[in-house]
Amino acid sequence: MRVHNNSWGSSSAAYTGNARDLDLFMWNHKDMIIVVAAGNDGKDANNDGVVDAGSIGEPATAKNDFSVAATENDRPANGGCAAPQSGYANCNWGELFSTSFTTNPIKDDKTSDNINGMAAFSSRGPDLDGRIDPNISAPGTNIISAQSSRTSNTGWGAFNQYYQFQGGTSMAAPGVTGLAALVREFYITRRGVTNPSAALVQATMLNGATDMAPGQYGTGPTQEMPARPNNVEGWGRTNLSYALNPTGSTTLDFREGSQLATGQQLTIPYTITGSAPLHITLAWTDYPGSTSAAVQLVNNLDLSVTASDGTVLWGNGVTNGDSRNPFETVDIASPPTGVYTVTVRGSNVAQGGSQPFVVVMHGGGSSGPVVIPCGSFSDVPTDNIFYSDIRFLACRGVISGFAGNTFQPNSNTTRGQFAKIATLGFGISPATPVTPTFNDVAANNVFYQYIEAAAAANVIRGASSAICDELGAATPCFAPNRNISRVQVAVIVQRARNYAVATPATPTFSDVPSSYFGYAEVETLAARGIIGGGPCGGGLCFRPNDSIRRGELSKVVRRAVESQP
Ligand SMILES: [Ca+2]
Ligand SMILES: [Ca+2]
Ligand SMILES: [Ca+2]
Ligand SMILES: [Ca+2]
Repeated sequence: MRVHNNSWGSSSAAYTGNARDLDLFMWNHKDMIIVVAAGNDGKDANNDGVVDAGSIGEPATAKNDFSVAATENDRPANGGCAAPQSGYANCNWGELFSTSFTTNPIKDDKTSDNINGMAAFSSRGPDLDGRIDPNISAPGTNIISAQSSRTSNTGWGAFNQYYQFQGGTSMAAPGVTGLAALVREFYITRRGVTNPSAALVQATMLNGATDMAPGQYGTGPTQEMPARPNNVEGWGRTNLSYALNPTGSTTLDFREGSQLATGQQLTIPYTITGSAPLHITLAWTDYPGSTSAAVQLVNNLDLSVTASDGTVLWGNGVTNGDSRNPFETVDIASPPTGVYTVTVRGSNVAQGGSQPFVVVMHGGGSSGPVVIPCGSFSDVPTDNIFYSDIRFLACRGVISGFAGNTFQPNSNTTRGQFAKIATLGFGISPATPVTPTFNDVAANNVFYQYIEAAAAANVIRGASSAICDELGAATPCFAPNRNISRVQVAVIVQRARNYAVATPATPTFSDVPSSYFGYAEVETLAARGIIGGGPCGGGLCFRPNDSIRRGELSKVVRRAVESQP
């Protein structure tokens, strides 16, 4: 069991130590759902017929918790207020809370006659930082609850010797807790998810919740709530029947297991073939905030959905991205058929390196595989100085990185890797001879076709006989796993691009004199700004025999690709 109910709290919309502790625990245990009652502090103190904002209680003010508001039950009753065995079902809000609700339409409204209306007392958001709370709603009036044999207190009224009527978000919260357990079970038993994350369960319940807007008092000046998500109902009243049991051509689809660093994004194509509403929900468990911060969200991901006609819809309706909430939804009531693009962007991932998240998609269609756009490597954030060079080459298919979507920009470049990059980057024709040219590069070597192509084009040559001896390989050998040196890169780039040779009167680099191997090549590339050096002893050095890291190599290759012979 990974679901924890908390029907308690105190009247503060602040991000308290309790709220932070809750977020810290969930950050460290991302499979644990902590459900918290929103509170029962709703009042219409200014007597305008609308329950006032800002009564949410802590620790429901946490970010990662699932905070629960109370809706009305549907329990028609006869007789007067508090008639026997009716609880308070036939009471009006003004009778039950005579000082809180003195104005209609709330005052004379029954407490349990509309499942699309709120319990008037249910605490309203937002949190102090503008975050949406509560998250979700469930019935919280005239709930049949266990009667302790140790007390004569009968709550909202006796039902029989075993049960009493009760009310409050303390009743609504455990309802959501039980449903969260069912959603966990659904993913484990029906969808093969070994250990569903809290974010997956939350996203599913938010996605499939029913928007109660406008609420039970119609539209106009006393409208109970705007369209979801809002600070009255959250994302709506929980509805597992709709969330988990799509009917007809409607499907429930989800993606989890991906994470994003700052600047990265991924897309999921979604093809609509039916007429059902489309609901897309993004959720993640955020790093705990600071109790002294003005805004609590730490890692900000953004959801957008691009329709087939190019229209872009943003999560929670916030153009260019909601920067407050770790839950975002796009709802399209009547989506035209076509391919939609669901985009999740790592707008600011300040903690944890990269942020895991979940996307739940519910609609009349199906989604395709996650597409990680070219140049998005988890270890190359946008502020890496070689980011644009790496992206440039990745988007042209010249580089592809390693398993786990990494590029290892600080690793040195091997000769085999560079043979591939040069071949693809400079458009060298493929070659796959039956008999390998080099004794240490067999046909099953991952770089075989590239090394052969570059050798056939006379762009690369074998390693020295001394190195072949060292490696125990007969000449000719290529030493594909050895690091390539900076001067070797310069020579190979010049052979591939064949720029007009340019040598200055005085050598540019003090460590590459005119007699040096690769002098003309180094000077030619330096004159075009493809390579450069660094200061040394009052002059400039090229460090020709140093290795070159994959990030810097990307910059050299990009410049050579862009510099026409
Ligand atoms: Ca009011
Ligand atoms: Ca909360
Ligand atoms: Ca009512
Ligand atoms: Ca966001």
